[in-house]
Amino acid sequence: MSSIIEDLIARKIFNSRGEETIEVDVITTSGFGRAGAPAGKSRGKTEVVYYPPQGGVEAAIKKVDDIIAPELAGLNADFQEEIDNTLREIDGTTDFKNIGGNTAFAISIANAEAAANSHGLLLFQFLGGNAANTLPFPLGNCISGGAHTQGKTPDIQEYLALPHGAESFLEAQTANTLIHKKIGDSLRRKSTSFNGGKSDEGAWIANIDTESAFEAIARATEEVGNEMDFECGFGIDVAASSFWKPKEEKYVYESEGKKRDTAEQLEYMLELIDKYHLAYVEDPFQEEDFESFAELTRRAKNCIVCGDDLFTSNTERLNNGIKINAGNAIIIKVNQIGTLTDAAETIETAQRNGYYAVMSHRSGDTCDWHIAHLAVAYRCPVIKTGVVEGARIAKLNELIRIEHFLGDRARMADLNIR
Ligand code: 2PG
Ligand code: MG
Repeated sequence: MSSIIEDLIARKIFNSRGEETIEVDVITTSGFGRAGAPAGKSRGKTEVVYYPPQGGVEAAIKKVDDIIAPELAGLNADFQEEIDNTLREIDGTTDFKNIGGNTAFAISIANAEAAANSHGLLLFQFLGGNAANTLPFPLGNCISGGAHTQGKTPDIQEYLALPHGAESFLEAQTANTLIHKKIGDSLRRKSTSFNGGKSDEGAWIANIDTESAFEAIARATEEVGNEMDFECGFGIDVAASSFWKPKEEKYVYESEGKKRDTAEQLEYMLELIDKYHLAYVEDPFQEEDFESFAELTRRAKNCIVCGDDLFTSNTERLNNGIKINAGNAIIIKVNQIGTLTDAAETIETAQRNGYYAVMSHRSGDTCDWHIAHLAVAYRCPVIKTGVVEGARIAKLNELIRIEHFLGDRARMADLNIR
């Protein structure tokens, strides 16, 4: 078994939104790995640059062919850090604007997959070792709003089911599909204009107000929880940066027709957490407001307060948060930071400091299933994807396969809604 890299092949493919993206194959002497890069719509300002500003995906492919493949050939794919450091050196910038963060992402993940494959292992086994046997809870998007939709939809970007009482991943995903379906049925009954439309992430899009969206998911999670006899909670991704107007210093809730300053936003979030017993709140404030995150974390009870745009999977930004206890969880999107080594470091920092790491898809994704393996390998207690739609199901079904593969050894992660 040898993991010496022989070649890299890069090509243009499309993500679930039909946008061009990069896919890379890494070929070793006795293995093969392939990864395609996703793309966000509501991106954090401090994410890496996806592609070279001049030339986009095509320029990125040319860089792989002309510069990166010759440089990586002959190296050992087992040494992920060396591969990722080489990518950083070739790029020479802090935000990957030279080769593109998505180029680095696709190479980094394909390399890990090729190394695992060279040893006859599945990716989660290779990265997580024998002890990796815990499955994450699926945090599934059921209703879309905000920057992921158009028209008079809720200002909050995502309403997410979290079946945290499930005893297996299959049971948890079953609950999410039932919750998703029940919400669709109730929207159909309630709104004559509802036509069954879904967002990029497979969540329902409806012309309803914030309150109705909360009520729909609250009722569906409660009913499914009763039917399945375990606790089903839910939460939201506010994605507050997308409606924060810095000049006015206000959060502008366009559909609702309301504006809230920072203090009002804090009170509003506390009110929602209390009223709906929210188990999870992501990005309740704009991405530079670490202090309000800290204040909410201190005052919210039994709620995961998660930073996405706030941290952008970046260790340095996370450390800034840790200093003042801003949040108690972090979203991990490997393509926000570029390489697996960087993401693993951020996860390690999070866990050492008592933060939950939430492995996440992007709204524009491919049928690449690697995040399923990363969630198990790095012991993330939650994976955030949709509930339905091809690119989401690819990841969820892979987790079902991993659970099946682990058999009696499989466990659900520890997740205390605190
Ligand atoms: C988010 C994500 C995924 P995007 O804000 O958490 O749901 O959206 O990929 O568009 O950044
Ligand atoms: Mg988010």
